[in-house]
Amino acid sequence: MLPKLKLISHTLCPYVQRSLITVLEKQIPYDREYIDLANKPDWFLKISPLGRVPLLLVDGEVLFESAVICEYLDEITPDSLHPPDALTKAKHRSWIEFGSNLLTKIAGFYAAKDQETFEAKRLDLIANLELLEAQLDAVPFFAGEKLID
Ligand SMILES: N[C@@H](CCC(=O)N[C@@H](CS)C(=O)NCC(=O)O)C(=O)O
Repeated sequence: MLPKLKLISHTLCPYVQRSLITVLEKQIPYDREYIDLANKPDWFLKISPLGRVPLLLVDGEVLFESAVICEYLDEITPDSLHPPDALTKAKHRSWIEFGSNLLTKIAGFYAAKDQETFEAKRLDLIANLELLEAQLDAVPFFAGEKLID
């Protein structure tokens, strides 16, 4: 029996989307609550150590950090999204970390304060996306044609 899950979200947050992809891919029943990050509710500030979304409430207990939330969701359900081989799994985790870094770069890109910063961030993003594309060769997912092998 799965715990009661509630994903605390914001409409524009790519980190939330990452947790959501895991929930949807593994067909996990969940509730969702959106908050306004420009006007964070008191209850959220009390339970979120970094004041960021996503949070996952697990029977009322708080999990934070999207990659950790994804790992947890994967572990409590059958048929892991990770490949079984330890080295391949570690490589996938490396690229998950690369993805975390990329999301931060994207945030820096759309928050650029001037044209020069915008252009530098744009070029950096392109270089990073090219690295990612090179890893994927001709297949759409790291595990091949499908998200899960
Ligand atoms: N490393 C965190 C990043 C989460 C994050 O930066 N979320 C943003 C929204 S996309 C946020 O809540 N920002 C509010 C703030 O920093 O005050 C994760 O992966 O969950």
